[in-house]
Amino acid sequence: MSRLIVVSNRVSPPVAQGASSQGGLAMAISAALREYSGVWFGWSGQSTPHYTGQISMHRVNGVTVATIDLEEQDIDEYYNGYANRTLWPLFHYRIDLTQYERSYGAGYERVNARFADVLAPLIEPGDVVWVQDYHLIPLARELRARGVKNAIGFFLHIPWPARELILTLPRHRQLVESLFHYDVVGFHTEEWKNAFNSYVLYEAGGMQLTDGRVRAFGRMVRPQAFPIGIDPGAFVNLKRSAAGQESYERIIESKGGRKMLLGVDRLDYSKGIDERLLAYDRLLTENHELKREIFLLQISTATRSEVEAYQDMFAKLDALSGRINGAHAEMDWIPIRNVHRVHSREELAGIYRAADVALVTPLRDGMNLVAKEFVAAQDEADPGVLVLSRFAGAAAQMKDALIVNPFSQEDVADAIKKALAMPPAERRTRWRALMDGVEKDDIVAWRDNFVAALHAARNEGAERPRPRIAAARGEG
Ligand code: GDG
Repeated sequence: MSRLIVVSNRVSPPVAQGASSQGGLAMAISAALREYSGVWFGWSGQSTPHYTGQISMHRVNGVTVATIDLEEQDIDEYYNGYANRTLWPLFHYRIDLTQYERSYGAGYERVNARFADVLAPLIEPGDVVWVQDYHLIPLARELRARGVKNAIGFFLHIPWPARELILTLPRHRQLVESLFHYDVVGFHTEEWKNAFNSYVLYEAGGMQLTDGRVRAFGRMVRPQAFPIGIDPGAFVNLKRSAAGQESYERIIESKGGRKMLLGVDRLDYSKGIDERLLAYDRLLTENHELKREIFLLQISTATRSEVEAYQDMFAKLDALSGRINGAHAEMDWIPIRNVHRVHSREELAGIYRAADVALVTPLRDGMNLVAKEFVAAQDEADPGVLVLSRFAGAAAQMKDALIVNPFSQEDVADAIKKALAMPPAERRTRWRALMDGVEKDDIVAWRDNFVAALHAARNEGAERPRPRIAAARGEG
């Protein structure tokens, strides 16, 4: 059986099967690698004074983990720079926050070339390579330049932006062209895939084939939607664990009979946390009778503290929640519990379970796994209600949630009111439909569908010679 080589910016070392310290995505990738006897390659997360390209390899729980260290300059320009100051905001429709610096682009290209230098010799005939996310878009082009002919797939975990937005990126053509060195390019939703195809057809002068592939830059690639999921069974185990049960009971006790609204997010401007709080403020201002009956637990954890756009976010969030609390609180009731602490996955499962309404209201999100985790953690007899932004990829699948426009405070406030008043029978019906979807499109389906598409692409490539017409590298 051919090996699977997964490449991602950071490598999360596999832990024993079923252990809970690993996130869902890392668990799925570890499991896929075990099944396909694979290698997981990426940055160690460590810096080194001088880049050596020295690879550190070890076997952990049946998976070979291969990592390299990067120089500070690489981390600044590639990771904090191009990935998180340029591509992340741009792909989340925030061109106002996007920084276009040539040094970032150069660092991004340099690190992708370094990854390829180290990775190419590890790839054996018959291996398939699966590259994860926006940090590594040019990697296939660099591997091809080093003679790698294997099937290579790419999966984008964030949205693909509208054509009009990506045109603001200097050398956008070069970035898109580099995706044509993959065999399969995966997106969470049809919407992101269609946005990519729109660029290919209307900006790059490409064409779409009847089998779904697109041709441009003298090459062909298969763009396809693979909605990512979670492991719902594992989530049920998490909520039933001792720590899960304990956090559930703590919340139930502290609710004091009130209903709890819940937000769980990495503190990121794409998640719409401030907008959510403002909608909640409006709800309280316009519905005095709800005061003392409800509260919001907002858990926001730190992320990307090196990047300026994130640095004052805690201060802003604290000021906003402080203002709302000051305006509405009473001697024995506080409307917002604003929590920055990181919880274990078990604790998180217990918290989800105890929530009456989840507010998942990103302004733009590739998928959003919190929405799926909340559903998986509910009790069938008395499930909570999911309020979900139409701009999360998850909205395409989770149609039985209360779908909202997170930019409209009135819309979100109305949905919260509806969720709070929803009769138990309707809650159960909606939850059942949501849970069926979470179970069907789970993380295993995502992984297997992608790997199958990659194997099929390899066979396609073996049957027909790969078209290699005048490489367009350096254009645009
Ligand atoms: C990117 C895309 C896409 C949060 N707080 C704690 C904690 N979390 C965990 C959640 C969830 C994860 O973080 C967040 O995942 P999301 O999917 O919501 O968002 P991103 O991190 O932005 O992920 C996104 C995803 O990639 C996968 O493709 O869905 O659209 O942006 O799993 O549970 N985990 C723990 N403690 C916390 O306090 N343990």
